Amino acid sequence: MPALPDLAPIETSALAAVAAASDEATLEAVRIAELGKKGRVSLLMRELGGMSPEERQTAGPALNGLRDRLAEAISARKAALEANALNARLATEREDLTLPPRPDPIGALHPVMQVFEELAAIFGDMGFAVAEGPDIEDDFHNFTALNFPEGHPAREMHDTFFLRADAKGARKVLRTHTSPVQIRTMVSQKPPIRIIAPGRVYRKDWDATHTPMFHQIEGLVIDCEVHMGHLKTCLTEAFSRFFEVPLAQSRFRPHFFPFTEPSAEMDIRCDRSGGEIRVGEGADWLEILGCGMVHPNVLRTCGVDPDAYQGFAFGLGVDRLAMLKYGMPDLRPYFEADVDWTRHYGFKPWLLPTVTGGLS
Ligand code: 2U9
Repeated sequence: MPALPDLAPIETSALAAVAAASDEATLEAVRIAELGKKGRVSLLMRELGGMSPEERQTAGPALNGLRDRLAEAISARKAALEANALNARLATEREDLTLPPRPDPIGALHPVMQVFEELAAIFGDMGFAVAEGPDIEDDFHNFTALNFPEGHPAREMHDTFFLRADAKGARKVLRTHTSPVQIRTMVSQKPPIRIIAPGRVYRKDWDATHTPMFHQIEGLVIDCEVHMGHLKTCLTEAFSRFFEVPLAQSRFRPHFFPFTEPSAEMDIRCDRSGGEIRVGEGADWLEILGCGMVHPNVLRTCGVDPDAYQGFAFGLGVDRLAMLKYGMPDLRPYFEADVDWTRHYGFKPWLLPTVTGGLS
């Protein structure tokens, strides 16, 4: 039975190799040479099997100790090499934020965000605040509080994205409109209320003119003695400013929504004769939004007394409005983050998003 060699020089040379390894590949080679299946220390450990119990009693702990100290040294060296590599990478990726901007910047606000900002500025001027809420909603805020009856098509699986049911069987939804924001506002604030609610909404729709996620702005005014006349004046004024015309002619066609009564769709006068839509003049009408007086059931559910207060509300799709205003007819580039597309349509990097005059 061969006696174990002196372990001290083995340990010294192995630790020296570990300390000298200047990259992770070299360190791994050292680990394999010492502790790998056929490594120097592993082969020595195999000898333990052929030793007498007495020999094993001293050789076993000595070899185990050597193996553990080596493994520890290797892992400490590995951590140090990783930290060095990270620091080196961070040093090369450092940005000098004090440098002046590029002389030829190309990015611009996305048309949808531009329209959000324009409408926020217009309605902000009229005394509306911006309100926000979660994208993931519960059935109460997305449907029930808005007077959607049981069995309404929007509550079906094929129209709405439902999350998995929780332990009690309740399923959250990706909000199908921003109306839950107004519900939350009415529940938590006392009238008068004047808000717009911009945000992302989700529906199971995907074709040339619909995407499963799109953007809405809705508005809500609650006060005593609010009526359809206020609604008409407010929206006609706001969208005249949006389309940059002195006063757009508008018309309101009766419609139905569960959450408003009466309900209407608003059109503004436009001209389609030249191939593109010109708002403010002409023989045609352009549908831009849905609106109505808030249904008494909705007010009551939110703790607002319908005998003391009334309100009007409106809602519109922002992606479509951006397409109309900026003459960008194809929906696909809206999701492609292509700066050539925004540049082509006149969106410039330094346009202030709060300008109410669009790109002009
Ligand atoms: C509350 C009460 C009433 C919001 C409204 C519409 C009419 C509407 C659609 C237009 C196209 C959504 O983007 S779209 O698909 N919306 O026509 N939305 S009234 O009414 C409310 C909201 C909240 C508490």
